[in-house]
Amino acid sequence: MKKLLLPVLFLLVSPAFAQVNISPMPVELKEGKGNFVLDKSTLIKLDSRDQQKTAELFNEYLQAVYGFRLKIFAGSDAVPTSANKIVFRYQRLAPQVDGIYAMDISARELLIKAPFNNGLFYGMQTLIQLLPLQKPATASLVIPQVQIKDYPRFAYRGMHLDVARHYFPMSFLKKYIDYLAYHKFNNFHWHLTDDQGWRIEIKKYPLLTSIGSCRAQTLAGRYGSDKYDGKKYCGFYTQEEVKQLVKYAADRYINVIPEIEMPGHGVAALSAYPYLGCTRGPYKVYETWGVTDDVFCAGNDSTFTFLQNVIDEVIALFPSKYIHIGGDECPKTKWKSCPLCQARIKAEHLKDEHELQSYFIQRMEKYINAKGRSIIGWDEILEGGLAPNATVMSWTGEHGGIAAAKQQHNAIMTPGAWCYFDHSQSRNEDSLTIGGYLPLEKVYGYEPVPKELNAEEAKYILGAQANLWTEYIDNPSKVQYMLFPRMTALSEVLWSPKEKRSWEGFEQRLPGIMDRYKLWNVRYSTAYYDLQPTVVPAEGNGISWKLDTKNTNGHIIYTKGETQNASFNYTGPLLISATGTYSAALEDGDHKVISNWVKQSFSLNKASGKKVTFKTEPNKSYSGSGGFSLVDGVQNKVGMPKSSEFLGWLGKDMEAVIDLEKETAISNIILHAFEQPGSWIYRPSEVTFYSGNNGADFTEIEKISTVTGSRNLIYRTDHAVKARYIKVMAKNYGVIPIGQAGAGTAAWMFADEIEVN
Ligand code: TNX
Repeated sequence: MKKLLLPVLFLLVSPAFAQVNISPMPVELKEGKGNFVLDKSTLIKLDSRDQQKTAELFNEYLQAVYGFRLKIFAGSDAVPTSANKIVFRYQRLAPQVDGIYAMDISARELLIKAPFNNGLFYGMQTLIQLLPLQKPATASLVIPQVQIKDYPRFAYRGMHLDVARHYFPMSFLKKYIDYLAYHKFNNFHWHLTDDQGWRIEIKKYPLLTSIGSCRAQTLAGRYGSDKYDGKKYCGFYTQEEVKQLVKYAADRYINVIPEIEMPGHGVAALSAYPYLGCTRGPYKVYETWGVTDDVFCAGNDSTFTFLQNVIDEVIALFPSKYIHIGGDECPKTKWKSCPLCQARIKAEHLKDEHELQSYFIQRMEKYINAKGRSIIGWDEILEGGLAPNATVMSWTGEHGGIAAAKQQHNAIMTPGAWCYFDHSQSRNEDSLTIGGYLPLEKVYGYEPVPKELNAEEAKYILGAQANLWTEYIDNPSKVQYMLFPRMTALSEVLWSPKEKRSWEGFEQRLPGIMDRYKLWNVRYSTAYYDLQPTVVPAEGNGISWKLDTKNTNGHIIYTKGETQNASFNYTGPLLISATGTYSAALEDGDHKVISNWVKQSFSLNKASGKKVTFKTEPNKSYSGSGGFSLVDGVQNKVGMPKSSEFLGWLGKDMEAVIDLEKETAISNIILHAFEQPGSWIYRPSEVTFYSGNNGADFTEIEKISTVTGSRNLIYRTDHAVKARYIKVMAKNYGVIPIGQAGAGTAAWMFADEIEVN
């Protein structure tokens, strides 16, 4: 008891022990004993007027959050000696890393030193994070005396925002830039054009915005649904606004990289100027998501004239060294049947359409290089040969970045599995997302330098970036929700030394980090503290429902069925022995439910929980819980498939053997599969069921090539057999046909569950 009292007393008598909670975590941080009190009488003293902007930004923050600002003195101004001072000083520091600063806080002076203005700015951001996490009652802000030396690990620290799928107002973009600044990011990747909208004014081509910035309506619900909202959707940024944002970002030491997508993802431009496409249209601004075959024509010289003119205006607006020209997801279907594209392939002695894509990118690169700028492209620009000076943004995995670095090209890592903030951060997400599962811990654990690279090659990894694609994010508050706290975790990956990164440390700081979000008035996800349900193999064979939580204020209760009355305390994984639904929630000490109820339905049969083996394992990206995923009693519901529940094979067949443990009388067998051609997921072309008694020899029961249902597919045999082993063979569809998204590449095959009744 006594031990507990002591720290409580300390808190009461001395606020000096306020927790230091800075993210990204600084390189060196020494905590002293006393404190520095910042109040209205504190003043800011600058070496030079060049530092004024940063001091003013600090004042804006103070004003917005705590309601007062400080007087600023510069150069030879006469400074009152009595007051507490915040001092900005130019000073050389070692090591010579761009962005370095140091901070020294004593009772009367808070000194921020740096060789350059960006360092002073980062020091100011650290100071902001030393201010109280709760608004104090009096305008007297207690800052702990700390000593800091700090500099970034990576030179490129990026965040992306897609404003093409959904448009966000300038006022919000400025806030977005503020979030980057708070976390010491230095690049904002602005995805300005796509199939669903062209969002930047180009004076020479006014139809890009008068036609290309509007779509007639937008898909409602998840991709693949056939419902549309019937509402016209428009939005673009004038060149004046673009300049404003570039300036706003530059004041915060953030470079803005514009992305103008080519040769794919360009339907909005094609709708405005149909001569840019192979078939000359008509086209309309895309109303759904995914990938379309309509792309810029690579055979027509006027496509290049157009794009070069666009780039001229873009370059005039953005001082960025890098111009992003997309390059991703460009189906080659239209090029294959376009006489001009085929003539180009011949004339340029290209092997195929992949080399034509490379020709396209290289031709644009040459133009952009001649203007003194460099290109960035998504990893597909590796197809058919990399443009000589290009930087690769690796998104489909790490392999694009690895390949680039091995070819001595710079790379920026944005692999989907760690850096796609459009993916769900909770297993039981309460709003529609694109899918996937990217929890906070996974972001924090990301290492941008792939193991495959040696020290020399690793130098080409400039840094990393998180991407926020907005198909399912149509308002600023949802942007915030998808960003926080994952963006804070990523800032630490990019800034803090590798050996300083500690998940346990971050986890301890997380409540304070969330208090700061409240101070900033931003919405954030508390998914980390949610009830986390998983379906796992039970000991021996069987299925159990496991519930976890990091929320220390609550305990878990559950109930059988959907009614939420008679509840039991959860003490460990629940063995599922019959078909039915379970519900669970968190309850506090007073038996008040403090979370949403999570529900799980199980549908059990003779195969449930039994051992499944594969001839070919599923693809790593869709490997679920291995064979268990096919017999875990969980069947995906129509309309709301969770990709984590599926097993996927890319271009390969599935051959699954289930051991029923003893000879069993069987009346029917069902394979639940899934199709979504727009996402390159195709139905099996044929499913064959077999029975056997020794696990090695099998007899065919029935071959099925007709299927019931669409999207959620059912392959079923009703031949009665007696057997211990069941084998299910599902043949992959093969190559995606011409005219479909992903034409010419291997199809995915998704399986969900095997039922034996
Ligand atoms: C792939 S990432 C895309 C985007 C989508 C995103 C959704 C990339 C280069 N292309 O067009 O919005 O997936 O996660």
